[in-house]
Amino acid sequence: MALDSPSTTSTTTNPTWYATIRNMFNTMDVSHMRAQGIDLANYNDVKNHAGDIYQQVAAGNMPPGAPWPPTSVATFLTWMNNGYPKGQPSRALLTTNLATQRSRPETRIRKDITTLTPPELDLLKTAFTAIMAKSSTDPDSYFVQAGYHWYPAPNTYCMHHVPGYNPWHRAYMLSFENALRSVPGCEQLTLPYWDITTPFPEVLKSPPFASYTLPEAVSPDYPQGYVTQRFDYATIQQNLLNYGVTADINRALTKTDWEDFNGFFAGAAYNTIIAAHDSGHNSIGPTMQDQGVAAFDPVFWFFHCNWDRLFWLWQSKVGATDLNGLISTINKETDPLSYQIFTDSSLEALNPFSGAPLHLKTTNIIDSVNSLHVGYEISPTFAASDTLPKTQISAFASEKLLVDTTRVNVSVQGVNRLKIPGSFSVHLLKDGKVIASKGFFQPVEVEQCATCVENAIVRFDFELPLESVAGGRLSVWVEPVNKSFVGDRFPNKLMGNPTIEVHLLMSTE
Ligand SMILES: [Cu+2]
Repeated sequence: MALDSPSTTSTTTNPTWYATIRNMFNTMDVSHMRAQGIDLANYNDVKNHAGDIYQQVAAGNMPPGAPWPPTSVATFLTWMNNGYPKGQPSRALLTTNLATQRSRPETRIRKDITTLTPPELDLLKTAFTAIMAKSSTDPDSYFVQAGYHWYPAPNTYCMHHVPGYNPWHRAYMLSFENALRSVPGCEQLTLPYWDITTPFPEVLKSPPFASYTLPEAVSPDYPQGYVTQRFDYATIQQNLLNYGVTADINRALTKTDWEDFNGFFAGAAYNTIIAAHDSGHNSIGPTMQDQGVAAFDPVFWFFHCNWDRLFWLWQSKVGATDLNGLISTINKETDPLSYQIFTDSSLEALNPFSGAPLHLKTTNIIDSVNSLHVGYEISPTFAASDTLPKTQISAFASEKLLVDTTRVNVSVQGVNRLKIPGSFSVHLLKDGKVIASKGFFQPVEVEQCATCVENAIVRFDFELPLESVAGGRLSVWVEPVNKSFVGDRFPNKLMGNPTIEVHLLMSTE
């Protein structure tokens, strides 16, 4: 966060949390006060204790030994008087953070798979072929690595739709990349990504990336010899379009708060990263749709490397590349769990990657470049993309609101996903015609998954132009991936009788 320091010689006229206030406390102040129960890196805490903080800094008592200059004290008071606006991070942050990763020679820079040179591609094929041939008991084998996602044994590693989702998958990608690096001659290899907003890469349509054959059974439905399955590539492209995956990714990258970037948990709309990820899984094929075996399809690794890239890109953009920076984006009051997984040491584990040899936990995967030495080649066009005012359907009455009459959020709420065995899609229809769709990715044995049971009731959000929903009858169709139970239409009554809500959108800044 120190990258974005406010001026100390002049008062800032319109100070905001993201551009100004969060940078006024240094790491020492933050850790000192965190131990006393006030988190100066967190918006809610600073807002709630602003009066006390002001009195301490104005009296010169804080920070100890290095009191704020009067201009900073005045800036803080202005922020209070203006109603504690959150604002936007400085646009320079992304450029600075990306320059930092390039300046570190030890950084493993992961590239777009379509830009690999022929020798790089050959090395990648060598490594994949070699780990696929390893014995299924070897920790570096493809079989063991892919098995961490769910099958062969039902395990407790389902990290989906929860705050630990991005941290866990970052650790998972590192574990897999290290397995590839265990192959002699591949020690310098980096796992490339598939930018899912671009067509399915040609190279992934042929061996060793086209499919994987199970060397042994992982469940009764997936016996030895099962070959991973995908839809035909034209269908995949059409599905990604129908699910609005690119739109959800772009929306996620305009968000400043952690919950809005992820979407889904703590009441956040389901139309950003987690929605795009789930829809992506459902778009690709029968193997990728089933959480039990998704990681056995080789595309999984390039697909997930991309979600990690987007996580890092967002972090770089909003100044969340270190612990305090990330905490500055979390809504501690409405989303205490996200705050806890980064601040309560008993909740920091990312099993099975917390043990030897990786020793990864939520707090040491945040700074990908400095603590994992992993960075991404990022196209310069992203550097120009802006953050946008937060759009929402409700706000505190103390805030100033702007109503956007051109767009609405259609929300399907109260779907009890435990009743639906496996992944499913939610389609929004107008006069019987599908106008928007979202995917939801989950295991077939959803009732046996503790994480899923804790988050049983789910919602879906469709942010659409008002004219696309006006003047017609809206309805919802829930389509399970697995049609063998109730056919292609899941009855509303069997999944908690969900409701539809339509809201105009508003922004507070
Ligand atoms: Cu996934």
